[in-house]
Amino acid sequence: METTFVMIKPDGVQRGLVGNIISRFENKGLKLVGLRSFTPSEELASKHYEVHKDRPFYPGLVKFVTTSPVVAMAWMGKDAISVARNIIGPTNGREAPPGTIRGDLGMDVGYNLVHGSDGPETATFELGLWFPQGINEWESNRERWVYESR
Ligand code: D4T
Repeated sequence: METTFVMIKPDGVQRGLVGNIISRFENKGLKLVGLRSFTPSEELASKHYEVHKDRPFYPGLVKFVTTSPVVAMAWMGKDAISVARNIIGPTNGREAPPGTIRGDLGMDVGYNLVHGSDGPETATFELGLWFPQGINEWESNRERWVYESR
């Protein structure tokens, strides 16, 4: 089982898409093991996006995610990182295919509604950053109806 970090960005919260977005991960069969809603500090956002610090969009990106609440989540499941990335879709909403969050709900590169960890090391780093108190793991009886076990 893998755990990935997913964040609904301020545009998703402001547009009232939190329920729509969460239900896609839930319906897929991923398990919600962490959830926090708050306006990130500049320090937190800068650390989260540090990998992009030399790119021209970095200052605007940090400002964007610190101006309004986000919903930070931890989702668990088999291959949860790639499964979540596929649910989210490519960066640019205008190019993202229908069926993905960005393809169905977005029209922009910056205002692209959701962030998802892009690999195991990033997921570990981001989960530690956004959930310093740890995740809330729990056992679901549903899983035997999601994964074949013979
Ligand atoms: P995240 O990391 O948010 O899941 O997005 P992606 O993995 O799909 O995209 P990314 O790393 O290339 O970009 C990170 C973040 O920066 C914003 N962005 C990106 C932006 O505001 N302007 C830009 O030109 C680009 C390329 C969007 C996502």
